[in-house]
Amino acid sequence: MTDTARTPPHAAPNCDLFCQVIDNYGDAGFAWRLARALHAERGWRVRLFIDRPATLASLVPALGAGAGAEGLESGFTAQSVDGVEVLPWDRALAARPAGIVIEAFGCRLPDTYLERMAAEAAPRAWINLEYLSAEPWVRGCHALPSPHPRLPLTKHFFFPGFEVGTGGVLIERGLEQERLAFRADPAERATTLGALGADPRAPFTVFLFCYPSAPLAALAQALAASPQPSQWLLAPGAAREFASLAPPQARCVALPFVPQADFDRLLWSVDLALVRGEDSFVRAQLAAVPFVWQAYPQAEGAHLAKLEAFARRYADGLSPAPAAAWLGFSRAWNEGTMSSATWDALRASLPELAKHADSWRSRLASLGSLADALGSFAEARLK
Ligand code: TRH
Repeated sequence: MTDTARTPPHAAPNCDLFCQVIDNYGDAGFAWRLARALHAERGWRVRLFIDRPATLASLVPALGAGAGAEGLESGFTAQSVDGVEVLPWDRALAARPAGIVIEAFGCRLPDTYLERMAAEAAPRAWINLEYLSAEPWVRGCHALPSPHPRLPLTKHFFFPGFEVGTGGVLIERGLEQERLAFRADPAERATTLGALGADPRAPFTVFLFCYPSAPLAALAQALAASPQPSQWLLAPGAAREFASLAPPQARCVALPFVPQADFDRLLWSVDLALVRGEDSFVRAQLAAVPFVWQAYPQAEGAHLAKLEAFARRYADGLSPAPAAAWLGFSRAWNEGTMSSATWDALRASLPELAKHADSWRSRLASLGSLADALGSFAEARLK
């Protein structure tokens, strides 16, 4: 698709997806996941405009292979990967708008692009895809229209979520079959862990991906008080600090940043996942493994409200002791405190948490995939 491409009648919809990287990997990671799904599953022709292609290249190594981070930041022009055209943000300044325009997480579209959108005669869909939250107000705001104050354009809010009446979460077609096949074959797990330098025979393996505020020293102390051996797979970044704090019975393995295409297999291989942000949080749920979520820290503790809202939903259906253990650990992990009792209670609850993880995954799957919900919502606006 070029900048001047038009959508012929009855052709697959064109979509422009915009992503500005605020911080970390989640914005780019989710935008990429969505772009791929809309192309592969709905047949859309997707252009992804992104301001930091180098961040995306950490997740998608085929992007700019050989260009290096500097080349991706300054000299990147365009590249098609998995059928998605990835473009630097500035290319939108002169692009002819697609019929469906999605701004991820409220990133502001260039004014010139908006003006060209308004000048187009054909019906179009303009969607602001919001952050994921389990808070009850989300359902009431999902799909609401917001007319532009000056131009004849209407934007619609689209909220991912955990209940009927929201957009759900993104679940790629075939993901569950792939996961079940992986879980049925121990050699797959052994290969995955072995390739990362981890020991597949370790009795208890934890994936650790966290923000700097996680109480790593206190967790290490809690582990020191327990003789049970464990293996800790440390994602790049803050989690790596754990290697210098952990007691000898907690073997630490420093992981490389694995491509997004391999990330699920990593999660499918562990007994417990400590995840963060939004995307690894959802992937851990789809992996159906016990997990604890560290919410992206926000001003005035807004993230703690998000944690509580999610926890209320997630803990529903657990017996009282595992519910208390999971809630206690989740709160401690997010508030920066931790004790041996909190860790011990979580560990003792893992068998029930593993069963619960399975039924929670089924509940999420019953909502359908966000790519389909968003796809149908946007396509309906083109008629
Ligand atoms: O990187 P994050 O902290 O991103 C966050 C959140 O999205 C948050 O909501 C947002 O507001 C903030 O950024 C600005 O955590 P998250 O969301 O889990 O994203 C990490 C992505 O990186 C996810 O797509 C999984 C992927 N990943 C890999 O592909 N390989 C890896 O080795 C690791 C550790 C992560």
